[in-house]
Amino acid sequence: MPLADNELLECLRSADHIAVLTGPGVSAESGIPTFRDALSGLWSKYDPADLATPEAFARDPELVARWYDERRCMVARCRPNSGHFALAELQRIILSQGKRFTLITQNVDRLHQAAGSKDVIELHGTLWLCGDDVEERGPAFTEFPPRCSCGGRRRPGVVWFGEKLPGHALLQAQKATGSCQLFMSLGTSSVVYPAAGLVDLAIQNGAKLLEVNLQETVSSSRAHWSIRGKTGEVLPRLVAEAFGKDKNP
Ligand code: BV8
Repeated sequence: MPLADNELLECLRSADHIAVLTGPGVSAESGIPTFRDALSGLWSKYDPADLATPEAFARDPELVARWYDERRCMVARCRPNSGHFALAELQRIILSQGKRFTLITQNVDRLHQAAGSKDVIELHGTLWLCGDDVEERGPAFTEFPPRCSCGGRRRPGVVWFGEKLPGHALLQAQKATGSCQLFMSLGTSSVVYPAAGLVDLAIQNGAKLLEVNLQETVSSSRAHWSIRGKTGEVLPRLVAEAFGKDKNP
């Protein structure tokens, strides 16, 4: 039983520019809790939107640093899943045909890059940047918060609630969304702005919207295709059905 209808397969094959927005659902099958269930056990009494703020870091830098260090160490043990690899393969196929492919992520785990995706637009930063220091999957912190070389407090390289997104990243994402023919919203509940606003922009621009999610979201009713399922299972099948061995010149 094919997963996708012929119109979707034709759209994947014919689009001159495909833009993709991923959220925590794409990393869930790698063992990384999604954002709204990121707090379990010890952290269950906290709301991520409370901890992921500059106010929380100012109020209790040790607590916030410990939360992020626990996430960094957990993510460092995780590997890309088949959904990440399918997106890297899709990018390779589309680029090999001389077309455009833009991968925009809300995730901070860098598993897309680990799977081979290139030029990933990270709207919310990454766990691996600490202030200006890039530390590729650095070791666990030994002090909380860790100190910068200047002696100041090092903060996670993520965008907290209430903070502006990196201007260049957001502009690149908006430009790509405004010029694509197919916009894929994958594993995100589409409630965190301004990232979620990209779906509105895609539809305003006349792009077709494909959503893949375990459950219905606020974007589902506006999607041309809304596929219920795990991205780690759906994406490899989509790529195979659209560009199976006999279709990829
Ligand atoms: C800003 C880094 C302004 C930190 C994150 C307009 C309207 C309403 C509110 C606002 C608005 N504009 C701004 C706001 C406020 C706020 C916001 O959007 N709040 C929301 C909660 C209402 N936005 C901001 O504060 C942004 N900043 O706008 O600044 C400004 C302007 C000028 C000057 C100063 C300031 C900053 C937002 C960025 C926050 N940082 N992350 C960290 O990680 O610790 S956000 C966080 O949410 C993560 O990055 C995450 O990736 C992202 C999105 O996650 P969701 O998709 O919401 O996550 P969730 O877990 O809900 O969903 C997972 C989905 O996957 C589910 O649908 C599930 O069904 C699905 N799923 C699960 N498993 C699978 C799956 N699907 C498929 N397969 C599976 N296997």
